[in-house]
Amino acid sequence: MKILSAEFQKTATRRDEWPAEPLPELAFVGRSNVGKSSMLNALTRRRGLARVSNTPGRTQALQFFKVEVSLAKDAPPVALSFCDLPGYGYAKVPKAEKDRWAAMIEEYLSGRDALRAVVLIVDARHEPAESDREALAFLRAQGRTVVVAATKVDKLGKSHRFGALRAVEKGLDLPAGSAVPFSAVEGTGTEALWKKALELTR
Ligand SMILES: Nc1nc2c(ncn2[C@@H]2O[C@H](COP(=O)(O)OP(=O)(O)OP(=O)(O)O)[C@@H](O)[C@H]2O)c(=O)[nH]1
Ligand SMILES: [Mg+2]
Repeated sequence: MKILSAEFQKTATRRDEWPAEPLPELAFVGRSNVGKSSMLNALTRRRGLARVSNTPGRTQALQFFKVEVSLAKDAPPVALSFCDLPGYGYAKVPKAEKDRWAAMIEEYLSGRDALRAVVLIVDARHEPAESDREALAFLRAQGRTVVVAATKVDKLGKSHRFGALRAVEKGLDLPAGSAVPFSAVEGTGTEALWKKALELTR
């Protein structure tokens, strides 16, 4: 599989700003600072495409990207849309702002027809938080197809990764082997996630 192009499309805070005539869409959801934007960049192999930061709360609106991939030589290109969302659970954001973000995210996750699947991203190093379990339950209640990815596995020694992944799956009541281990730094999991993404969006 080859990435033919990946470009920023638009920013949206309201429904009427979502891209019209949308492509099949994949969204990246997770706690603040977990690595959503970094995952999008790793998948598209464009380092600076989505804005990444050490400061939680970097992504403050819905960010839409258009991605074109080639699955085989001479095959027609496949076009997809990626939506990078603000994170949840960042304590330092003022309450009014948090409520506004939550409403914006929930409106999108519940109302976006083009949304084919959601990547729910958790930190591989920690047991899933209550907010992660709530996010999963919310997505399921909306009838969304969810892929769980456990990111930052590069911060774990190789011998600890398997156990950490099982702990993530257990914490979210998922079957063993269903979460995708990922690292934006090492590139771990990009192929596995692309495979799922293409299965679910096409
Ligand atoms: N070691 C390591 N660091 C990562 C990885 N992914 C993200 N980071 C770091 O984690 C921090 C947050 O990354 P972002 O991609 O901005 O996270 P985000 O979830 O988009 O954050 P918000 O938009 O603020 O919610 C940055 O310092 C990244 O460099 C990873 O796989 N491994
Ligand atoms: Mg971000």
